[in-house]
Amino acid sequence: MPYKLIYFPVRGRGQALRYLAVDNGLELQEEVVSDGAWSALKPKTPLGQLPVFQDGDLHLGQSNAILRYVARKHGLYGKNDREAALIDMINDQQEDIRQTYLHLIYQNYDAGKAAYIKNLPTQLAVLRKFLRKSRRRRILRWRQDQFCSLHHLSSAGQLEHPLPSHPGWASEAEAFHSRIASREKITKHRATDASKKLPINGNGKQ
Ligand code: 0HH
Repeated sequence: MPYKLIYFPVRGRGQALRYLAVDNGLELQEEVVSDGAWSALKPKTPLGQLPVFQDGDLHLGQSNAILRYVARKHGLYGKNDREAALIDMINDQQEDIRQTYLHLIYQNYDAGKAAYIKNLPTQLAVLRKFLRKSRRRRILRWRQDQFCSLHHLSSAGQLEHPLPSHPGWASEAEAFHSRIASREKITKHRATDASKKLPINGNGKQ
């Protein structure tokens, strides 16, 4: 039975799961929820929010719980508890960065943009340094199909938009994107009209 993603017509918190499905050949049906339909659906969802993911009679809320579930099921969550913990650490750091972005987009766009642009490369550099070190010391068998990598790609795709003119951004973007984004199925998916046209956020800001 195919998996199902119920979400708004945006990339947002659905995009990492879409990448995970595309990259691993998992069948993912989508139910797109319009603004008008949301109030009737909301009380029927597990936590009153979207995305919701369905695997048969298992209905999950919380986008990172969903990513973890699919990753566990398909062997994309490290080879032991230690690696899983490091992957969790990376994903949670990524989530913190996403929160900074969401605060900018939905709460403080005009007043906060300059500070955001100034600070983000530093946030990204911290993460990149850890990823490099973990590769060098072989403390994590780093794989580009692990769920946290695809969460990177989804988040970085959102984060890059306010930043193109920032001098520090190009190198950070390259480090985060290129190896993951160049995976064959991901490249094809990102090139489709449907993927390109899907808005990043719900309020037209990016
Ligand atoms: N921690 C949760 C997670 O990771 C956060 C979920 C969340 O914030 O899953 N969900 C929001 C939608 S994500 C939600 O359900 C933001 C996208 C907004 C796009 C809206 C576009 C509408 C256009 C048709 N929000 C609704 C709610 O809380 O009632």
